[in-house]
Amino acid sequence: MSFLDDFRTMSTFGATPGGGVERQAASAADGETRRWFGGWLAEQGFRVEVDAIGNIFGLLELVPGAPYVLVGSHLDSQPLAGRFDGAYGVLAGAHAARSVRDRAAAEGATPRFNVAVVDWFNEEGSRFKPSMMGSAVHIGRLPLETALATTDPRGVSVADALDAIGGRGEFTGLDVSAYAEIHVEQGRELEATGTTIGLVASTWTAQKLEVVVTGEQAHTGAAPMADRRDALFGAAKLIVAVRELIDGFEVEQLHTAVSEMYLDPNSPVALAREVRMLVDIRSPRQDLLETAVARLRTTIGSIAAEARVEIDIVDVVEWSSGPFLEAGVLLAGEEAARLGYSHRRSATVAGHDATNLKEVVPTVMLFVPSVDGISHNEREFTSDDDLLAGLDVLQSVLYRLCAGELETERTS
Ligand code: HGY
Ligand code: MN
Ligand code: MN
Repeated sequence: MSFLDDFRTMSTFGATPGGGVERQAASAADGETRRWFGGWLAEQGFRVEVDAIGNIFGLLELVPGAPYVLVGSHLDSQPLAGRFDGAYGVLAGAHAARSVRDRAAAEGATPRFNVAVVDWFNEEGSRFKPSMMGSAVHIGRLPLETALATTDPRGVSVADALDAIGGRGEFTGLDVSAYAEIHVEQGRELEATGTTIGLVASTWTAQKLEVVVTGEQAHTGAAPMADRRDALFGAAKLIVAVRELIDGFEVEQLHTAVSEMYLDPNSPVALAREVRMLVDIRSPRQDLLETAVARLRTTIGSIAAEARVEIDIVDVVEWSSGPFLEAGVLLAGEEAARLGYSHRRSATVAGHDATNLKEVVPTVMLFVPSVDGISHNEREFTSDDDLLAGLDVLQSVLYRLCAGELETERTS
């Protein structure tokens, strides 16, 4: 089966009427896709392994005992989202890994490293926060037990959800020499500039603040206005303040949003006693992000006083801005040029598993264009030509990584 045939098959799992997918981490649809992917790997001669947080690895041993170049992304999706985000990178990684094996055999070459493909568990962080969970456990940034004990809004733990889809294993100790990931851009730059391949050269920084607004339940009608400590009123003012933070910065230097909110008791006749919300703040520059968060903290103080509520930041998940390995960017650029594809340096605003892996091994990340720049939406789309162009470049980048290039860049 061709890549496009496989991609069309994979896109049927959790398919939604609007052309997207609903495959949240450890959902039945995620389980279905994982099983299909594991079966595809086994059929193609990969050794399939699963680790304790549900990351799936497909291994091709070309050089007994050698470390592995790892390539992959994630199969889980946001709710009612696109079929390309993550899934494209997992399947392209699998096809690329297979092509490394076949090309080495055809050329009678013995690569320096083995090759493996990975589906990182719960990259999206929609059902279970934080995002990029499986790769964070893999690199030791998030303790396994903490991840397994994390619960979704209905109180189901990661451990139980993975067990419900048979998604846990005991695989450990993969020696990774380098990592590669291809992903849809989820922005407008490649499309706007008519470019086929993005060479990811840097990542924005992000802070995700878990905020709790605490007020007091009271009758929505009878309570005198002067007595009210309405947590939802305080939350509403905070949501506007988060959005208006960007007015103090140059265009596209700060992105902010509040997109997850729970309130109690959520009754039509009782004022909210508590609101929990997730504040997402991102910038290409660390100093601007720090300034924005400092301003927000000040604003929180005045909103709390005005609405007569308490507002607490109870948790912060963050990753810093910074460059990807320059040697990897140059290598990917050489391959895109050799294969005749237009290419340019990109910055990623979204976090990816590569954001984690680049902290521990030489990492190369590629983008392909997103039509209208939209993602986390059923309308997400990348053309077949661009999908195949990305696969073409990924295959040749992966071959060079398996040949040992970037080896000297390994720091750990
Ligand atoms: O959080 C992120 O940016 C990613 O989409 N998980
Ligand atoms: Mn993604
Ligand atoms: Mn995503």
